[in-house]
Amino acid sequence: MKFFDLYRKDRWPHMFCPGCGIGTAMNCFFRAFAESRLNQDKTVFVSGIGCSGRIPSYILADSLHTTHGRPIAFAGGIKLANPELKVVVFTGDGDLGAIGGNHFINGCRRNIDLTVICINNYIYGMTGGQVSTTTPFGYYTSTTPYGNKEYPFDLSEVAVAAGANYVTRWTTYHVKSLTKSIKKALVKDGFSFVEIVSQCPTQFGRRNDMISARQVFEWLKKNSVLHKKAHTLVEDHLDLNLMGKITVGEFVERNREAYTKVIGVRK
Ligand SMILES: Cc1ncc(C[n+]2csc(CCOP(=O)(O)OP(=O)(O)O)c2C)c(N)n1
Ligand code: SF4
Repeated sequence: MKFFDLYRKDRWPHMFCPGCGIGTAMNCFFRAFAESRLNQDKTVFVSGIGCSGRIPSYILADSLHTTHGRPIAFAGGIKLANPELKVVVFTGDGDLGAIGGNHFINGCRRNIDLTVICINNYIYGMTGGQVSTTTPFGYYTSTTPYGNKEYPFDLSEVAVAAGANYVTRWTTYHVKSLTKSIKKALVKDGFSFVEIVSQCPTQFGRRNDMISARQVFEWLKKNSVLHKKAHTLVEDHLDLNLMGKITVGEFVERNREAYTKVIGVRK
């Protein structure tokens, strides 16, 4: 199977804005999926609501477009009903970190066998650019016209703390590393989490002095710090909380037994 075979060409043209990072994220995912030699007839793609939630509708495989914040609950049900299926979730930072936060934390804790891919564009893209749980401090959204006064969640740190087996984060700039990490996540037993920091030029960029998609993309590139380097910075007390930086890399790789094995529905 070539990666292009995964696209549902009958659904073109797609709904994403010009320059949206979701296209890059999808491309990396399709390449990783094809290279992993997984069977698309034995894979189910599940999503919640949002621009990122539309991804499964462009994939030539069975999919389930669920309610806002609940894809992990639906995906867990699918996996338990038919443990032989590979179950992949596509979600956004609003879907996963806000309304779906409890499902996210407890999915990681149970270590249920899912691969969860979160497109973190720092905003509610689909509904008009409202502040999200990951919007960086001080940044502008349609609901924070004076700048965001809340500290953001670090979704990958949450996943590590809650017990996921594999956690990684890259931006849409890091296509090679991202593709490699998605491959790892897809074959990892238990809960694997891939956070993709992505540009939303329409709702996030234009409110934060980044008029073009390219400007947001360059901002992502400039602000990314590799995980090991980030640790050095913390140890050296150069930048204690890395405010405004995006740490990228692999954050955890554990071998806890997957939930379906623990409860005996899968060998
Ligand atoms: C129960 C419920 N509440 C609110 C909404 C409205 N809603 C749809 S998508 C969305 C946010 C999407 O943001 P995110 O998950 O970050 O995805 P993005 O569009 O940025 O990819 C909201 C609040 C809804 N569909 N259902
Ligand atoms: S609103 Fe943002 S996330 Fe949604 S398609 Fe447009 S650029 Fe992408």
